[in-house]
Amino acid sequence: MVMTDAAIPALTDVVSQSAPAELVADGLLTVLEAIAAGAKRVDGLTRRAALAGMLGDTGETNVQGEIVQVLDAAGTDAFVSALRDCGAVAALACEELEEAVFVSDAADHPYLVMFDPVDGSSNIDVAVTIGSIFAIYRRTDDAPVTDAALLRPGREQCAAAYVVYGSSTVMVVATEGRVDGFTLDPASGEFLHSHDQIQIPAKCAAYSVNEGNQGNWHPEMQAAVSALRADYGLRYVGSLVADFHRDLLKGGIFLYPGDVKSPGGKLRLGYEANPLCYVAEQAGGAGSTGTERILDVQPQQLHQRTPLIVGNADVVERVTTILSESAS
Ligand code: P6P
Repeated sequence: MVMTDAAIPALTDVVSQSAPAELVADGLLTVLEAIAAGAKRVDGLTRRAALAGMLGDTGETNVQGEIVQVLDAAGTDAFVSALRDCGAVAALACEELEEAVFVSDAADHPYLVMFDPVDGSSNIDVAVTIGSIFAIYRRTDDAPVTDAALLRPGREQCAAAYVVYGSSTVMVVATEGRVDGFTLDPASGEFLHSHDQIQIPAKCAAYSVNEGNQGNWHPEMQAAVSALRADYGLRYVGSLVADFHRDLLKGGIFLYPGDVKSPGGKLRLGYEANPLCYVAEQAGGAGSTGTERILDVQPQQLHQRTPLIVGNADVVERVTTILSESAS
């Protein structure tokens, strides 16, 4: 039976019951509502991109050395203002901003957020799925917030979220031991509970890597991907959130390894690998650099990159075993 939208609980109804009570009491829902508000803004701009002047680039280059797309700038503004003004966030770090934004040291601002406002924005010009990704931490004390407070291992996240702007717009929220999905209902503007207690399927359905980089991989990564190629079909959108979301719901493994050109990998630890690996682990999956658990990596700077292997835990382990055996 299809439930009427009125009967489907909204994000705040579900998370207020499912998240740890101390986080709800401290304003986690305020943070998630700010993320949802920013996501609705990005969704609206994305759906009308060509009509809303959201195609192409700004001509600027960001701290990553990447050309800033028009939607990157609009998405950054949307999420920075929503999170800065929500009243629960002490500081935030954004892929598009070189420095962290320090909002308030007040004790009633207990949260820290690291985010990628628009991931895969180069795909917007060709109407391919893009996403937004958020790592959420609680301050450990009431001391004034500094950069060091943002350089914490991913295992210390209290929550993580991402939004996938695809054939529908879905916000996925993870807290300890629980992952739920909420689909944006254009009629009401609400994110409604569409995916209850997501767990990654036991069977891996595909491997996801840019095979065009094969010539740059180290021999041990060549061996690992050869093993995957023999057992699974290839699915690769080229938009991290799209590839991750498919693997989470269908089973799969995503890899963006370091290689001879980029030893540290391409993707960022703080606001891409950490939040997605937090989601993966709460859903029964795993995330690795290839040699260690992503969530155990101690960040050294806000925008550092990392190799990323994430998805079905048994397949991640198979890959890391091949990497270690082939390297020795
Ligand atoms: P490549 C998009 O630019 C992005 O940052 C991720 O969303 C995606 O997983 C990756 O880069 C794709 O990189 O080198 O395969 O085009």
